[in-house]
Amino acid sequence: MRSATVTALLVGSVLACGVAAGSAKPPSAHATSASFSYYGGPFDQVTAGTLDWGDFDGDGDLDLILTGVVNDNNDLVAWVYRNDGGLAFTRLTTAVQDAATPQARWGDYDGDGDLDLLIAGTGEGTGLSRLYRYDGGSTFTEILSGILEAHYASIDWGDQDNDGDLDVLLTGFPPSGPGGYSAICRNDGAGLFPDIGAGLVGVGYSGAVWGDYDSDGDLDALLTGFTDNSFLPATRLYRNDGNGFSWTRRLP
Ligand SMILES: [Ca+2]
Ligand SMILES: [Ca+2]
Ligand SMILES: [Ca+2]
Ligand SMILES: [Ca+2]
Repeated sequence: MRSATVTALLVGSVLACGVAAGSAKPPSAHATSASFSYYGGPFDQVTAGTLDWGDFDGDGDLDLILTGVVNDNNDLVAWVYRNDGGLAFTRLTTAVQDAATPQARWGDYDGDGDLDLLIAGTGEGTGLSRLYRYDGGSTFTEILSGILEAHYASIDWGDQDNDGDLDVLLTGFPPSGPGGYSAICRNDGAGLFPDIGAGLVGVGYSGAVWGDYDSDGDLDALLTGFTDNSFLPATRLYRNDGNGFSWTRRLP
């Protein structure tokens, strides 16, 4: 990969939502509460991608991870852009593996104050899972985390056991065998993330997020997706009980 500094061009501006050009009708308070301008330049174009903001270099501005497919050869990319202020973003040359249709999430898994990067999803015809420790400059070092390689994955960082470090919620299709896969991967503090065997329903083509829905101080797990290759849908909330996770069912 190459580095490239790209300066954005302002290519357009927007009218307040719902107001036709030339209309004499004043916009409502709701319509004028916000406006957004489209900038066409800062980033390369991809499909089947994902992205996440994070100030990985700790200089106070948000940087970006962008993954997906580019050009007619369907090449896979995973690009880290450093925010250089204004609309200038520098695409870095890093060791982050090219990948399409993954999820990419910033998180300080080792608690050293900088953001590291987790990517999971589908690569060159196979599932992948990659954890990169940020080591300064443009250096991202791959860590063998033991997190399962999953197709069409969804991932979220969260400290599910309240021990001060970030754990991982992962869903997707496993590299082999039918059905989906869902796991809570505990951060052991040494770079490994073993599956705690929480008994979650496996889901692929999925979404997975942490959230303390019952406000008891611990993170609960919410999953949605297809439970197997016959495409049976499921959306399930698992309450964190401190010593395990319980599926909370809606009463009839
Ligand atoms: Ca930054
Ligand atoms: Ca870190
Ligand atoms: Ca933890
Ligand atoms: Ca909770």
